[in-house]
Amino acid sequence: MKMWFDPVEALNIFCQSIMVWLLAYWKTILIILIICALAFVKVRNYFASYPQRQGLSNTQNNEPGCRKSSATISRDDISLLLIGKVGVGKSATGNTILRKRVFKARSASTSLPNSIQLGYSEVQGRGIKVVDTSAITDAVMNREGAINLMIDTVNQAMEMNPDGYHAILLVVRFDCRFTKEDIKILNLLKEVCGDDFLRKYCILLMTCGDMYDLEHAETGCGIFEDCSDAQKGYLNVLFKECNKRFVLFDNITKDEVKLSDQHNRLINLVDALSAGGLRYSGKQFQMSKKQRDRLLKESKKLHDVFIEIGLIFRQLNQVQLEDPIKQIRQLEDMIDRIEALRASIINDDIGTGALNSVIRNVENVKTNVTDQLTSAHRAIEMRQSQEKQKQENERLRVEREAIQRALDEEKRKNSISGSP
Ligand SMILES: Nc1nc2c(ncn2[C@@H]2O[C@H](COP(=O)(O)OP(=O)(O)O)[C@@H](O)[C@H]2O)c(=O)[nH]1
Ligand SMILES: [Mg+2]
Repeated sequence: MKMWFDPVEALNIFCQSIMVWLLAYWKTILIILIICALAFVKVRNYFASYPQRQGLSNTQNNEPGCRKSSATISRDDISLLLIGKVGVGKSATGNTILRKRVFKARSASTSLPNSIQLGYSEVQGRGIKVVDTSAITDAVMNREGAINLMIDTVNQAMEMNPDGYHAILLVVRFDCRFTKEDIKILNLLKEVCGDDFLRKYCILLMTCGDMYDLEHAETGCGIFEDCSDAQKGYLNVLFKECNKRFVLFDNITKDEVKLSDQHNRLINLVDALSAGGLRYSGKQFQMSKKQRDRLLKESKKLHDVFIEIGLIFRQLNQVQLEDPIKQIRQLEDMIDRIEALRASIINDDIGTGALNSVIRNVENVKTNVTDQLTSAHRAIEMRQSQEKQKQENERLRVEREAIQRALDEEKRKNSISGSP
């Protein structure tokens, strides 16, 4: 018996009609599909670029748990910039401030060079924007490279948050001693960002508060902030440079009370700092441009001069010591070369004084070569006077011998004439 409805046949008919329909309208269908795809890409790009348009990074806004879009940022929201050496705990601090894992904290050796990220979160009812930098500079770079990396990093940070930062968090490790290199880097930072950078805009944030807790069990000094005056060395200098704005952070604690205490201390410092409406933005960075240009010019010239001085020193080592006349000629050539170098630096300086330290370096080299030239002249004089003395001695010897011979002859004659 035949069924009044055969599903297989129905499917067959349906497929056939679809095929017929597709064959008849395939061009129209293709056009519709292309339009849909283009529209989809456009809409997706629009939403993907939304955070950047609002000053939030794409990657961080897509982080799970990012609770608030910038469109709802309240007036009391704050922006913070983290700077410091690689491995001091900037990313870990950023995560502690935002109360979620936004930035990747990792060992110093695996840090990405020159990467910058933005994260946003709402903590205790306040929106907090944090920009994390990888490193303000790299100790293995030459001075010019280090300055350029620093400028590049700060420039990127300013572009990422054009409204500026309520505070710059200068991150250092509480448990580490400052090396000469660290001090140089911090001094360079002041030159790059402006003399008043630390005093007006920075908060010194020390990580590894957990280490302090371990230590204080032995020393008996309880709250870090109460003991800060007892800090010695360069840390104390930094306290003062940052106008005594500092906070100790423990990035590994899970203790809510401790987390809340350190957070509140930081936010109070930020509020006090930004109370006058002061923010570090591209405008402030621009104000120290002249100083930066001078610094770059100086370090570039210094680099070139060091190469030339290196060549001069190599020549100095090859000077013919056994032949003073040749030595003097070579040293005089070198002095001419140093003079020409000095003149070219003075010419580049065009009276600004930017290259004074380079000029001093070259003058020191000239003094060194001139000293050698004086010694070479003295050696020649000594050799000449020794030669003269030798000749005089020889002359006296010959004279003495002649006199002696004459005396002997006279004696001989006398003995002959006096003999019977
Ligand atoms: N014990 C301790 N370790 C920390 C603290 N803050 C950061 N670290 C560690 O220091 C290392 C470097 O941290 P990271 O945030 O990547 O440094 P960054 O290169 O400055 O961003 C990581 O292994 C962190 O776990 C802290 O407060 N206490
Ligand atoms: Mg980092």
